[in-house]
Amino acid sequence: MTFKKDFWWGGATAANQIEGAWDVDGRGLAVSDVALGKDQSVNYQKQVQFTSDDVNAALADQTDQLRPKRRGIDFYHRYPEDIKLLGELGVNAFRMSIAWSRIFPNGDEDEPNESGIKFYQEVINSLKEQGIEPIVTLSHYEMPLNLSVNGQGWVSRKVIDYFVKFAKICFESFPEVKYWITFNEIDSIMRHPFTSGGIIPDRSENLNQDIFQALHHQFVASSLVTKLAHELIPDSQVGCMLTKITTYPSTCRPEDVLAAFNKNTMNYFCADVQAKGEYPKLILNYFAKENIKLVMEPDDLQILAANTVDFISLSYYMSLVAAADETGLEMTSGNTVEGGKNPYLETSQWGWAIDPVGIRISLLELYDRYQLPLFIVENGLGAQDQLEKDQTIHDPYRISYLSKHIQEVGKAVDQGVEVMGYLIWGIIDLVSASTSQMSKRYGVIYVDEDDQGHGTFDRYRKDSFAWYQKVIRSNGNDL
Ligand code: BGP
Repeated sequence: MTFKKDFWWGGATAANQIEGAWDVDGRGLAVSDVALGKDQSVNYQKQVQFTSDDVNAALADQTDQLRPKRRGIDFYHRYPEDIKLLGELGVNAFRMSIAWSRIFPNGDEDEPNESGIKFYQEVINSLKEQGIEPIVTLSHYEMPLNLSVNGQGWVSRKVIDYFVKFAKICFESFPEVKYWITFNEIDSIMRHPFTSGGIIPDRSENLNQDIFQALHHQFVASSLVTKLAHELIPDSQVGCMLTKITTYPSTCRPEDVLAAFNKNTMNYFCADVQAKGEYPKLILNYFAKENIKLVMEPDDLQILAANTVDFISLSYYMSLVAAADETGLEMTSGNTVEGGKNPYLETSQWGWAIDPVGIRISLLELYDRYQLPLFIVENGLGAQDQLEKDQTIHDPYRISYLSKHIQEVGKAVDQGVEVMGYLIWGIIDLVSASTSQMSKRYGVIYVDEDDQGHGTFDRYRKDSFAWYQKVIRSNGNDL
């Protein structure tokens, strides 16, 4: 049997993409409430240009543009129904994130917001009742807006203390949660500094410097929180989370191979710090060349070294191609990363390369590099689905994508890679992070809601629901 008996089969979500209820029960404003999308769906550079004016405009926004983000899929009110459906599906794991702004509305209060804690307690209890293990992310594209507009987000060292305090409340309030992920796609701050770090770029004198300083603070915070989790919940496991983008050379010209190597080195950088406990020499060299000077406290490096992660989690959707000379290379983007288009691969409706073998390559490379258990906490196909008159949804394209990827995961396992589990991103349709719309759907459960955030919000089982049920029942044998 390829997959171990206690393999985690499940789905993944993020608070800012499902909960809605953005202004109830004492929740504070979050960066996710004012940003339209992590890459505005057209040009991921846009977010790097996200300005103070954009924040003000969004705050004053009376249009429907931000409605889907602010309504989510109304998980806040519908979670009992959703968790029941997940129970019927048969998953044994569910990844969710805790909205910091529900627990500390402004990020810097002395006391937490009790209704926020109560909400997550109820969600976690409902999951446990269905025999579903909660896998909890502490920071997923969400932080109190106050810390951003009044302090440039993670650029400020003070945010480390606020975050550790938030994490401590979570560990004390939810000790039954054994699997924690500190930062979703921690590397993503380099691509969308506002969404992932609360940095408003037009306020930065040196954006690149600020991004790496903020990232350093996230690394330190992640290590401190890892330590705290181990102290407060002794049998807990804490993971880092990486946007895994496998990059191939466009040809076997050594210069192209070198270009791909450099991209992959950058892709591994955050996992290197969090799994090995130190900044890689190649990155320190890059900092020196770019004149990036990190401000550190004397014991920062010791904190990083002493508190490495227990496992590495990753999102994997697609791969890209690199060349020494990009002129002539057809460019494409996927998951806010730009690169060359691979002529050997088909793409999704959003142009993301569909590359099942790439997930196997990623797993092999990661395991070879770190020898730590790997957890696929996001994989899936964003596609438009059609709700038929008889309330069915036929999504063979999704089944095909998922099936091929799981097969390749199985092959990696057969080669000796230790994989803890596999979670489908957006198992219940949710608001897309890049487009802020509903029509890019990932789920096996359909949510009746349109791009303007209108609909009945009723849930329907897609064809992929029965398929995944069968996959789980057969522990990945019946694909
Ligand atoms: C990952 C994020 C998720 C989710 C996913 C799909 O990078 O962690 O939050 O958004 O990508 O992306 P999208 O919704 O843009 O299709």
